[in-house]
Amino acid sequence: MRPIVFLHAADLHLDSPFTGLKSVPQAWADELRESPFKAFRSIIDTAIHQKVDFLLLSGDLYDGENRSLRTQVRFRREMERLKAAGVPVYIIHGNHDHLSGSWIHVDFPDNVHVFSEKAEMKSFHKSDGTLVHLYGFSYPKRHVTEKMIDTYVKIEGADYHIGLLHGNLEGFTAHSPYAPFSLRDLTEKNFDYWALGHIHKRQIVAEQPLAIYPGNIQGRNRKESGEKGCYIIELNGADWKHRFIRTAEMIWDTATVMIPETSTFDSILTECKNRLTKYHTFTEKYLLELIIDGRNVHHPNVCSEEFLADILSILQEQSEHEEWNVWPYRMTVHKDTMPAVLQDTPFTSELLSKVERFTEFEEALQPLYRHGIAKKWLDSLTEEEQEQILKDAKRMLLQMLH
Ligand SMILES: [Mn+2]
Repeated sequence: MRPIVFLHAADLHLDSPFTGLKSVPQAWADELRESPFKAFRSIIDTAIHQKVDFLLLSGDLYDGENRSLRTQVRFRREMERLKAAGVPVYIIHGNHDHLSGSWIHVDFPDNVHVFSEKAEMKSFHKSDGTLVHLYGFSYPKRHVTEKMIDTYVKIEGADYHIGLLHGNLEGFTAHSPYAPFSLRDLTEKNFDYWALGHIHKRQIVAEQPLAIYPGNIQGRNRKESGEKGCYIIELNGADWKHRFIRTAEMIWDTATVMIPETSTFDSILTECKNRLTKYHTFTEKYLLELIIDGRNVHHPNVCSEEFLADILSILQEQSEHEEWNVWPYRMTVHKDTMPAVLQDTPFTSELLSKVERFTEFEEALQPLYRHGIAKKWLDSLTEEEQEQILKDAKRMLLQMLH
């Protein structure tokens, strides 16, 4: 059996709106909005340079169900580049870009093969005679909770069998439980590769058979941190090789800064700056959350909200002025290293644990959420936001007490 080489990407979310970038300067925000496309173009470049046999896109190409004409046309331009290079593309649509949205239809070149809403098989004939069967389906609507993998039927006769599936591996509770499947389901189909999509954090789910979530191609917010990219997969009989290719040029990251014993303003500022300048050797741009380790702090004003806000804006000013490749967008104190001076007595620890047990957000926020104008614009708080509010409340309480 001869080898095949292909590129697998998922969760492009090309038209992501990138809301809530108020802590990022305009130029960075503009670049971020463009970044998924840049990442996608680099995927196409890689596919062409590496002369892959085909490209697999495992769902959520577009972020909104009403994909814009502009985004589709830009996407098509990339498909045309692949056509010119003789690279076919196999696409499934996911929960974000399901088929029921109302968008204007754009014709794609004939190297683009989109799976329909029922699981089906498409075959790829390589010039050396190798035959590949590809299986997949596109979401007909946003919520697909059935075990769609059960509808994938292996059709014998090919050298390789590859499944494209946009769905949730059982056990990943942080994600919408769409088109769920288990490791056992993957194994039982007896395919050679599973090109998964849906979970934005990349992971190799199984090695026998090989099954990979490549993650999204560009982080869109602080939760989508770290390097982002796609995979080049080589199948050679029962052997396989996989290689991660970085595509994101803007990376969300966190860095910890230990407050020095002296805890003077200048020493803290220097420490933060040193931490940031370490990024200058990297070619990517970094959006950085600085996490303060406050265990050496013996004065309650250091680590106060005002103090951190001041340091942050000084760093931001310098970053903008000197055009650093790193933008500190936020500064927080790590909760386990809250300055000792702020948390030691039985009274304060009782107070803090009271805050931690607080759950009546809805009640407390009622006046705001019932306000005629406010309620139109407010989203409900995420769990993470609630946690952050409690964290801030604890720090403020302690500072006021002191
Ligand atoms: Mn997605």
